Amino acid sequence: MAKKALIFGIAGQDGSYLSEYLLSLGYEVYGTIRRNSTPENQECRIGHLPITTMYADLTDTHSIQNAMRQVMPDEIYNLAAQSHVRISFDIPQYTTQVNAHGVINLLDSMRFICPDAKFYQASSSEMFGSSVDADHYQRETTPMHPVSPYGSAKLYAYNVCRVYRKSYGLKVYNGILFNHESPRRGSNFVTNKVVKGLVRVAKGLDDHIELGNLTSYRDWGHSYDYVRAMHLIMQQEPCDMVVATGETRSVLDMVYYVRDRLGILGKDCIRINDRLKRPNELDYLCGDATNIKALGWKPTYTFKSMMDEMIKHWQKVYE
Ligand code: NAP
Ligand code: G4F
Repeated sequence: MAKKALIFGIAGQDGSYLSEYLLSLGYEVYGTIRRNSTPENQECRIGHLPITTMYADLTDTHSIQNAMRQVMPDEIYNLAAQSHVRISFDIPQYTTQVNAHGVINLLDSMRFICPDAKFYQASSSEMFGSSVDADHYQRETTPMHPVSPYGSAKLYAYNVCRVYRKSYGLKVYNGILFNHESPRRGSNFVTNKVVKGLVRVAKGLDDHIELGNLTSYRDWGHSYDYVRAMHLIMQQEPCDMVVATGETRSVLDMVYYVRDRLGILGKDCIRINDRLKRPNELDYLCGDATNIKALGWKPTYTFKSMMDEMIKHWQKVYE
């Protein structure tokens, strides 16, 4: 019989790639969406897929329980979150209700409705905050000192997942994923914002883009590779595992790469807008993915092939 997966946050970047991957493995895929005043936007990443969607919200326990009862899943993936770090400073309380308390709502519902299911929590490298090991990597054992409401809420969820695993013997997994991007990335995250904006500059549609802090470093991988890692993690004994490329670059280097690929070297097309800076910045991320690599996982995209795919995507949009 086909395995059943229930994905909370199925309409997001990762939800769409994960759905495609699980379908390719023969899973029946179910997922939750939220009510949106423009429904065509709501399903724009997943409309092409043979999946079943239902309405639920992480702040509404009844809707979570209805979804679990309806599907009785073998695997639950919690990808739902207010996932934008800067915006978490604007709406800290809501971010905490969804990203932290929402995970309690899920775990406690699962405990009574489908305690044999496996549960994946989308934990984040943002939890490390200002902390890095002496060799300049973050790994599973690196202390976590978040610097944003988003990171703090994710750390709460990470810890409560470990508590439910230990206290009730639930099969709970934390994937600690570093930044991952794709053409399906929300265009208010920096990679897709830069690619979309500079493609528009190259086409003469705009003359500049506005950015915040350019000096932070990120370890950027591709969402397609990272959802394969999520599934692989779920096939192990319950654990917490880092997924990263082990390469890091500054935002400025990423901007230069895109600008050079588009051949807009001569133009003064980057402007700094202080309003796009965060009250507190996470300066440096670079992950040590030794443990997941030991299970056979390796990325199929490089930084360059990922950025090139995103460039191609936006060039086609503005053809
Ligand atoms: P995303 O594109 O923002 O997707 C998040 C999904 O969660 C969206 O479908 C969103 O619905 C849904 N959602 C938001 N609030 C919700 C609520 N209250 N109840 C139910 N659903 C809600 O994010 P992503 O890039 O796919 O990331 C997936 C998960 O991994 C997130 O939890 C994120 O925090 C975490 N993560 C991401 C990265 C990364 O670099 N991408 C790295 C580490 C961890 P709408 O479509 O209606 O907004
Ligand atoms: O693309 P970003 O918004 O991603 P950030 O903050 O690293 O968070 C992402 O990765 C986390 C994993 O570590 C996830 F958990 C989280 O859900 C999300 O997917 O910003 C990257 C960097 C930051 O240093 C930011 O200050 O880019 C800098 N930046 C500079 N100008 C900008 C901008 N970021 C955004 N979003 N927009 C700008 O205009």
